[in-house]
Amino acid sequence: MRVLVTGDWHLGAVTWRRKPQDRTPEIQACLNEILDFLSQERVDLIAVTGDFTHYWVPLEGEKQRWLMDYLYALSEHAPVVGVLGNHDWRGLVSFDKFARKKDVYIVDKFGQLELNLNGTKVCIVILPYFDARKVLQPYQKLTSNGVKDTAKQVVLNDLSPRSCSWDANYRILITHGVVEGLAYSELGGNDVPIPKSALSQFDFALLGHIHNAQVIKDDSTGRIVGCYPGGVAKLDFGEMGSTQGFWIVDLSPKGPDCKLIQFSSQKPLKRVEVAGPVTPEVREEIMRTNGYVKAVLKEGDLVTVQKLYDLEPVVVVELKSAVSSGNEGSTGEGESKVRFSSLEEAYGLYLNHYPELAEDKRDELLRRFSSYLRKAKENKS
Ligand SMILES: [Mn+2]
Repeated sequence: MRVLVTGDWHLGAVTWRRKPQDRTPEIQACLNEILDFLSQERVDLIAVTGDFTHYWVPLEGEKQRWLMDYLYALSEHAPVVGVLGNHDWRGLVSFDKFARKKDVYIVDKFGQLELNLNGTKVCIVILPYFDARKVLQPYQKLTSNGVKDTAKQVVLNDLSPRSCSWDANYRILITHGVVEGLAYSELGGNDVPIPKSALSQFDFALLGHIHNAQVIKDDSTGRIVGCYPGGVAKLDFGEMGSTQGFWIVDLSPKGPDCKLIQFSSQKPLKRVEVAGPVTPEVREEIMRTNGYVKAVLKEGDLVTVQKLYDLEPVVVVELKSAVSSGNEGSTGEGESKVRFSSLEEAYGLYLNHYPELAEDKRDELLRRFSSYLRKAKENKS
């Protein structure tokens, strides 16, 4: 039996505050690569492991219709089973009441589905994103001892294929969650880590939430127990080194065989170090990029920052030693990393509303604004 696994689409995502980029066209182009694949190759099941959308609300205008039409286009090839993630709009489940008639199953509750896929009986256990806060008592805090363990126990108690009918050929888990040991940070937000031992009870686990494609192996046996497709578009520079794609998983009595297909329409992210002023070489290096650039400026002023933002691929400028070293600009993420205060940022954005303003005039205004602000700060201290 062959399963296509995709997830973390994040449709509707608009990334980078200073220079907002609507990522939907890129995501749609990547997702269309899945349809191209399906027009060539046969699969028995398509799993969507959560986070169809990015902003917890219906997609704007045509995008919502596009999503449903896309799901129906997928279901022409095989039944589609999707689970809701932490970013999803809950209404997606009932957006089209006839979705199940078209073989699209979108699930927002813990449950089980039994499907007959071309003669193979498959039992699918579905666990949507599970938030640790759901097990909190009114007097508890998320950080208090034992809350995550309690949450884990709640998941463990139910997360088993034991209620699958005895003659099912395969028992599969579809979930949007973090497998133990993969958390982004120590605390991992509200995520409830799923123990690997829970995954091992299934023939295979189709996973979402972690934006890096990988297979999960059982520690003791080394058997591949599941996989993460890792999303579609790289949504931020933290994902620069990660991989995204869709998996083709062949399940047989011998065990799973997994093949990752990466997206060719995905835009790359690049970090470019800029020592000082924007030289023709720097400009050329940045303009060569067909994706998005984060410029890390070692030394410079607001004018240099603005000049970098003027280059189309640049979406983030990080200033290492800023002229505005005010506390309000600090993000606390790193010692030497200082961002512009909101005032300077706001003034830069304000000037962007005057496209008729000549570049040298704009630069002069930015320079003056910076110096006034600096003087004001000196007077204050
Ligand atoms: Mn997620």
